Amino acid sequence: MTDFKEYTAAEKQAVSDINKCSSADELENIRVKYIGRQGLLKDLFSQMGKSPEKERPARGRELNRIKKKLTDLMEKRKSEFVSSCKKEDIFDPTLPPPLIERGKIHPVRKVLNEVENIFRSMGFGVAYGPDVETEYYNFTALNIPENHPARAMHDTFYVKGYKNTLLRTHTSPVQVRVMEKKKPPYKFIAPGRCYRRDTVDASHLPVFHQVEGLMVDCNVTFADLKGVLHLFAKRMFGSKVKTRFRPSFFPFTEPSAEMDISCGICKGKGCPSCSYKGWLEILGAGMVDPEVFSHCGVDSDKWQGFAFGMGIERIAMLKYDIHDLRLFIQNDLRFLKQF
Ligand code: 2U9
Repeated sequence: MTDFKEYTAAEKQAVSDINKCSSADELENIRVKYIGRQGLLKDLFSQMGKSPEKERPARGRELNRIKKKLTDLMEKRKSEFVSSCKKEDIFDPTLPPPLIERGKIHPVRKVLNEVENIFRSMGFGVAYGPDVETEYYNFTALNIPENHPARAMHDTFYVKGYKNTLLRTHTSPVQVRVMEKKKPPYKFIAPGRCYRRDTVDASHLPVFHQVEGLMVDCNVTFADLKGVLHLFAKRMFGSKVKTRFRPSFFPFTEPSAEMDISCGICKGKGCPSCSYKGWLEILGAGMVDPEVFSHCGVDSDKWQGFAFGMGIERIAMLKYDIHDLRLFIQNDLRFLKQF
């Protein structure tokens, strides 16, 4: 009888290793050790050549039986590891990549672009200026008195360590800078970010966006102001929208006015969105004050101009019936995807 003691010992050890192993990686090491190309079984097959010739067929059959048994057992263990593994732990490089949620243009940027396109189509240019400004360009040149509350520390972000330096509270300094440099006539808008020292709530953000505009020529009147802003409202909110102008006050314009549009939700009848007034305030405007012209080196006997300003978040809220400013800064795709 051929003696398979050595084979049986190897088989027993291999079966025990396979049963004890606790991961697919460990199992792979065991496979290499026993049935790999340089594994123990391969050695035993090689040594068979040294045994008596008549024993060899029986030894071969026995080694093949062991090899098959170990292979089957390892397959079984491997499938156990795979099925106990969480789906996301299995890396399959042949699969397409997971879907990455796509972003969208932010509603504030969308409205800014729309406003810009409307004014461009009326022949307005676009001007930009710095976010960090001086008191002179932000307040003094605009005829805002020294004791005006907007200049107070609790309303404006002043830059620590730099005298008379602040984050602009409106984009008006852009118009001052253009007027200082260029000779009229001109008409342009100044879009951009503005900063006011407010605590975040449904109707306040410390960082917000404005579009201001200025048109200066030798025969500009309040009728031009009304015509341009009425056309803007129709293009922005639909051709059926009505506008009205109410008297107001700004230090940089005289006379000054605020423009309302008819409420798009109740069509002017009165509803919760317009506080039952039928009208919604969308912007402020007026004829440039001669005092501002003189600060900017523009001769007010020769030139007249109108200016206006609007908050972009407010326009977006009215256009899309949004009731809380905080939604604009939360980056929630469920909100952003709606526009
Ligand atoms: C120059 C001369 C005049 C810009 C103007 C307004 C009226 C206005 C507000 C709208 C909502 C600011 O964001 S808001 O709170 N703005 O009502 N802005 S006229 O007038 C200028 C600007 C620059 C040289």
